[in-house]
Amino acid sequence: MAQISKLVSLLLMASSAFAACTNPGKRRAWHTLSNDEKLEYTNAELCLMEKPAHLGLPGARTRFDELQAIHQLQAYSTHFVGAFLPFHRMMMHSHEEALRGECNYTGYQPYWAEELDAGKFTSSILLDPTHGFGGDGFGAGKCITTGPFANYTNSLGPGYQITDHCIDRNVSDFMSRGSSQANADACVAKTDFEAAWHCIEGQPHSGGHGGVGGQMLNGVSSPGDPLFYLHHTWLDKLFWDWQAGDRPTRTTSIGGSNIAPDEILGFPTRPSDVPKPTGADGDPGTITTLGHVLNMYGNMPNKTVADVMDIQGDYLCYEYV
Ligand SMILES: [Cu+2]
Repeated sequence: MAQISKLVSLLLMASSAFAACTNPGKRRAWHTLSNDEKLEYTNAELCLMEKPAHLGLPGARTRFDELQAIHQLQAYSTHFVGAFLPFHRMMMHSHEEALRGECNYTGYQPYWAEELDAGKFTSSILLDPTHGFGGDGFGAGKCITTGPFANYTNSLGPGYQITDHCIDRNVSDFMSRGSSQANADACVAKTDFEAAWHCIEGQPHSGGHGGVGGQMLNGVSSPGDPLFYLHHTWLDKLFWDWQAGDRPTRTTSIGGSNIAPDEILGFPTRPSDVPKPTGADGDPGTITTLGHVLNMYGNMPNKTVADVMDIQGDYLCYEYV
């Protein structure tokens, strides 16, 4: 009897929790897109790089820069903290919405299936100059010189700085080994949120950032390289693959501290005028809860961790195919 009532309550939970999203957007791996679809994506990104900024964030000139600024301004409260995965999920959603709503993009945010390229990023299809994001950096400044974004001038970074510079890369096959299938599988196999989060933020996360190098290796200003969105959407897929293993539990489990360590490997030192996060951002204490607020600086309404835990819930509505 207890078993039956448990089953009934699970079914009721399922029907109410999953009802809002009936037609999820299809997020696809980059290598499965047609050439026309790839160009539609990179052209929409170029459009964001031309649209003027309007949020008043320091240094940002374009809409593309503004999304980078949201990451730069709160790098120390969104990495090595419990909200790392939900915050970056929200960022991917914001980027996808900007492409679709402001630049007439008709697809959904694609991801880089990095496990296919682990250990050999230099030959990745993502770095194609015609139907991709351009290749490795070149010369002393390691500026990218091919592809649609070769002429873009970042106005934010490196790190916390506000300076004009090229998009730079320093592709490393060695570092890209972190994005291996084995590493991805190990994270999806974890049994609780904190273990899965630490695992994903560890090697698969570092594999993509280190494998591309340059701007992408900078934990603060990395969204200055458009590859950032393809990388983090892959990480979001890994997070979802883990969540889908026990959806009712794993869309409601969160934890971890709100306070990042003082020194984070690969992060520029926090300048004195960037406040050290003190914890509560909608939480009762310094431990991340479902009520933790994801601050989007006016780009979109702020959401809580709870709002983004299910990618087919009341707020988000997409799937990975
Ligand atoms: Cu980040």
